[in-house]
Amino acid sequence: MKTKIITAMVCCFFCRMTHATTFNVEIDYMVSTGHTHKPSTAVINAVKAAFACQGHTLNIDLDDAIPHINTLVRNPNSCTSSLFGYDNNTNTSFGQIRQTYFDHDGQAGWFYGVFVHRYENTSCVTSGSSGLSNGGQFFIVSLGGFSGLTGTPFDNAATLMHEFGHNLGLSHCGTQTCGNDTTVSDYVGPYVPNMPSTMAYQYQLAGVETNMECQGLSLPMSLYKEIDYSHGIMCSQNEDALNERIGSYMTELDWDCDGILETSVAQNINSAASGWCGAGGNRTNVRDYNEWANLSPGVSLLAASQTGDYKDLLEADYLFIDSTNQDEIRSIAQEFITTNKRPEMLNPLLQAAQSGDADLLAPAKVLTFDRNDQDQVKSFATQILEERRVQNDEQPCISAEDSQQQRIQQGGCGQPTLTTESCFGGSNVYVGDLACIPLFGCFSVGTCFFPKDTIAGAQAAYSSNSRFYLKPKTYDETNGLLLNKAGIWTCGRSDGTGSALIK
Ligand SMILES: [Ca+2]
Ligand SMILES: [Ca+2]
Ligand SMILES: [Ca+2]
Ligand SMILES: [Zn+2]
Ligand SMILES: [Zn+2]
Repeated sequence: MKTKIITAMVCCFFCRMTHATTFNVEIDYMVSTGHTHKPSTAVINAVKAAFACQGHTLNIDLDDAIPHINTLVRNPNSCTSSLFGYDNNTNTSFGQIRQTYFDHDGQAGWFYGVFVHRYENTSCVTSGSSGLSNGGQFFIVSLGGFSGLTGTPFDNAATLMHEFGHNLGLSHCGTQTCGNDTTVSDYVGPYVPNMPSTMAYQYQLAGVETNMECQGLSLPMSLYKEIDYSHGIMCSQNEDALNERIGSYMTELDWDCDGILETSVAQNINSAASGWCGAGGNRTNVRDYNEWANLSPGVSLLAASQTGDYKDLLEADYLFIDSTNQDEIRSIAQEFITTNKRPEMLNPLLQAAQSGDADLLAPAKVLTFDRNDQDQVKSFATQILEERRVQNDEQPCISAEDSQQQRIQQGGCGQPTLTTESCFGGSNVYVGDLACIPLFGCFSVGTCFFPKDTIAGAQAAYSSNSRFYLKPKTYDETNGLLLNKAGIWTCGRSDGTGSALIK
């Protein structure tokens, strides 16, 4: 079979999608006589820092103290309609708060968040949930049911990051299925362990780094933060056949908790607050998602729904292509592969890179209708906003009760103390074989598909202070090997055949 190496191309359309963005957020907060929901400077700075590490600016206008009410209500005659759309002419409704206190209302590009006490769920019952977003312009943080009626500083920062993530189009499980209906065959739920993100229940209030390590998924030297969105480089896990010797690809892992490291076990690992040991549930292929590469600001969709200007959809990370231009479709598919934009879509992207079939790219926010058709731009944006609203209403964010249960179950890993985390110079890098796909060839994709197959090559490709996880195999470094960059190399897996051997 002929083998070819596909290299990354420099393309303008991709540059536009990954540009540094400024997000403007106005935040108001409820103040009671005994406690305040005002987020501290440390809370705001921690979240700003997470965005700054990705080149983005999070501009927060921490604004009004507003009167305290215990429960933000929904329309009693229509509990499932949007909490954010309801106005009962008193401050118990989000609509009225918005009207009185949202100073940037009507100004393009502004999000609005309110730190409240608690809110009503879609049955009009007071919820224990930490927050809610409509996936568009609005969110609330609601930690009134948490410690001290306000939650810890970490609860506040992580929940702000989490709720705002929904406004940027992120869910609790990447592009997998995690709505209320747990019976659907591809259901994975919000506790996906191999999506190291503040968006996952598993990590929102428990901390990403602390709990990745505590659950045995990562090693102490691995590069994770406590508050972050996922970078999409963790390996998928096939729950029908988990290799415990390979584990998380960073370290061995006893997925079925029987004390033995096996090469193939069937185990549901997405589970629930009770953890995955002994858990039942559907077995699927559980995947990570590159959240940072797919931010889709709700305010840009809102603008598109009002103006019909396609440029607002570009700002929301959508892309227009001519469905008859197969060369363009192929090059976009290759670009998405080589930049790891949609690692979970590798197979359809590989097919599109060969066939030039535009339909395969649709799930990656690639549109084929006429971008100058303003009515179609408006209706498309309106439809996506409504889908996001329903999706977010359907599943509230993690509650105090679930968070408590999760902490007990995980053996008291504890919650990290809030700090402003510094940016990483390096990356977690999996070293092994190139990904070789029949008929397509071998290529580097920057994920657990082993972006580099030689130690010298991996060192050259990644910046200093990276963490290199070696697949157990023999590395024949024919041209010699000079390790001259700071970095950590490890082979924390044995896969039953031995360790990494460097010749
Ligand atoms: Ca205000
Ligand atoms: Ca086992
Ligand atoms: Ca499962
Ligand atoms: Zn309160
Ligand atoms: Zn959520």
